[in-house]
Amino acid sequence: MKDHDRIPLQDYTEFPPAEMAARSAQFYAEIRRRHSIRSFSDRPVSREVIENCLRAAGTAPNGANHQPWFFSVIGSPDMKKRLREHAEAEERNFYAGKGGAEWLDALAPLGTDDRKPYLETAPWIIAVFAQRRGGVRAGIDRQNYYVTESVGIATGFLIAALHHAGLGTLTHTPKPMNFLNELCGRPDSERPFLLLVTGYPSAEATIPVHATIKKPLDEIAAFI
Ligand code: IYR
Repeated sequence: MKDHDRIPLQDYTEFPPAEMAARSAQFYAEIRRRHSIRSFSDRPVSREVIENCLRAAGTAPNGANHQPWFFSVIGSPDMKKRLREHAEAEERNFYAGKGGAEWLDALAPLGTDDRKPYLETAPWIIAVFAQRRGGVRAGIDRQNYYVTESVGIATGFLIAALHHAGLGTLTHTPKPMNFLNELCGRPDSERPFLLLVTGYPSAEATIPVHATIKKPLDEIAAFI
């Protein structure tokens, strides 16, 4: 079989309309229980779970199927400590004013600050990288397309997969993030996209009321 050949769609599953409606409602009920949390337990989470969630992320639709993403999974205490040190150094500047008044004001309801203890507490921190060049197989060096869109979709799949498995998540974006290339040993052709913190929520985990305000359907969509 050649790459240009075609095969039948074999794994599509159709559901009767009532079941489809029920499934769509069930998925909404499940995903609306996902909240970004900032207090994680140090309870271990098996590598197998993270691997399956990464496999799910790797199925995301993307530009020319070059799959322009790379996930560096940080689990060792030493690496997590170094990551936290770098991230907190950047965040100190950000919260001291570099972020600008308008941005800092927008974050005020979340109650975030420059302390990121969860970068050491959570069992796994996934650094997501976006590859400017690549190809359908490892070792190919061609232009990648729709890189940000592709990596964003894959990250969405990853977050949904981790939530579905029963884990808490936090997207974290220390700014700037260039230190991640060296820390994770990734080439300059890759752009750090975000950090995904995952593990069990701690017993004290809270969510800001601000984060519970979800725009109603008629404000986020129109049937035209
Ligand atoms: N990166 C900082 C600031 C931050 C920015 C946004 I936009 C958020 O939604 C939340 C935080 C931090 O992680 O604290």
